Amino acid sequence: MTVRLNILAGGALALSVLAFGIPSPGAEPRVHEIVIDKLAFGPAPEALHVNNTVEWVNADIFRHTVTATNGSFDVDLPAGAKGRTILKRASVVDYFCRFHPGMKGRLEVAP
Ligand SMILES: [Cu+2]
Repeated sequence: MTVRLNILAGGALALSVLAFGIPSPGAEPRVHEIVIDKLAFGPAPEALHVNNTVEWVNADIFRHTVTATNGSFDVDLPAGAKGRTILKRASVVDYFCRFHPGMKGRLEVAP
């Protein structure tokens, strides 16, 4: 389902480029990487927008989760694993690791 949505978004972008000749940067389905290492989340990217994707990369030797305090996502990441979250709504979302409650982060998603 997620993959299909991404393909549809890409198709829409390609059509708009064909129709108008110039890409519209705000509509681009970007992927932002956040690396988890040494029991800490890497810095949150600036300029996150709806329909952007965050790719979580667990570079640590521990298993972690990325768990939103509002329940909007909960990604389980064994050591070395990657996972993705698509940002569906403009919001400020705090998140933490269920195994290490001191690990915290925040995503600020603009429209
Ligand atoms: Cu953890």
